[in-house]
Amino acid sequence: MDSKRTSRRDLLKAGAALATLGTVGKAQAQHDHQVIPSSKNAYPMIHGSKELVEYGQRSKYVTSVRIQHPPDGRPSPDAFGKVFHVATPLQDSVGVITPSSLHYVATTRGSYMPDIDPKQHTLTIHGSVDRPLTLTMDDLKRFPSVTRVHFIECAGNRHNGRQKTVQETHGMTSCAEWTGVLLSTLLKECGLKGSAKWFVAEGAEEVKGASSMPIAKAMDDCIIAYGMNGEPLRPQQGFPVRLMVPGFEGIFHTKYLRRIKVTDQYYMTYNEFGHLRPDAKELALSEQIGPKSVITYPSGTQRLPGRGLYEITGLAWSGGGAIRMVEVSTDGGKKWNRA
Ligand SMILES: Nc1nc2c(c(=O)[nH]1)N[C@H]1C(S)=C(S)[C@@H](COP(=O)(O)O)O[C@H]1N2
Ligand SMILES: [Mo]
Repeated sequence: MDSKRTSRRDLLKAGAALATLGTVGKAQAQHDHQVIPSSKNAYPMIHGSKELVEYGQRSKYVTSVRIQHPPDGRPSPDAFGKVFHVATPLQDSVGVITPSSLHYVATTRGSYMPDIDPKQHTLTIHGSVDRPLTLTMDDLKRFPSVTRVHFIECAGNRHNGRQKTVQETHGMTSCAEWTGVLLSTLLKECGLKGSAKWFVAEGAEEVKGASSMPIAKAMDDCIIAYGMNGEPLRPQQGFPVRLMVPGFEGIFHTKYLRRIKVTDQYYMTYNEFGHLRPDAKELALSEQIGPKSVITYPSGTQRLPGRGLYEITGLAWSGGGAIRMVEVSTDGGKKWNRA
């Protein structure tokens, strides 16, 4: 108890350095299972704790973590507790779902995350609609929901030769199970006017994350998501609600979503640098990701422990449809085998 009080006081005094200290302390605590020796069992036994009971922890032998992106860029968190880009450890992924704790994080300009009380939060849909809507989170959850697996990928992924690991080249890609209400369901409730051609989505923080997107995409498969991997979204992923624009570049997936304006033309928003194409078809194609693939094991800087058979693992994804087939070459591209 005493040490808790001291560390709290120290943290308060430490000012700006505190954010960094706090993070380090937590990361260690995550692996801090107490074990007790056991004469009856082959292994030492894990001592139950409040944390283990209430929210669970991974094994202390699993140490995979996110890293700042790019590695030579601005640190996350920085000395002020701001978070910029953070990359997923794809080299350690098991299966295709990224655990929420390891999902990549991107802020369009690097900022503090908003700490939103879902009871105070509303989502407004207005503009070229017959009946504008303002929904509380409870209202939103009364609409029929869908649960779907979707990847998100940031345009910040780089492979220009300076990156060594798959986390550095592709770590700004993650895949999760998302739950929410189809945007088309809400737009049907509002009634689209004939002039509705585009929509602009806006987030609640100062950077807003506004983007213009074709209304056809909204009516197709966009999700107003409040759930991720079986629990409410994490603050880093847009709690309490975000827009999912399956297959579109990450920047369109507006977090902390508070407003959707249906418009007759695209808006020049903060996000539109280099992104905007006035033609809806051209835009849809240029903003769609993939098809892409990457080998996660064995990958950059990893070493095989010795001779023998190893399973090659990897990920393949596409913004424009489902992946049907993957081929892999083990001789530099001369021969290709079905994966
Ligand atoms: N409100 C808001 N939405 C946002 C952003 C942001 O900074 N603010 N970043 C965007 C970017 S650049 C990407 S790649 C995705 C990343 O989503 P994630 O952090 O959940 O991985 O969110 C997008 N939505
Ligand atoms: Mo991004």
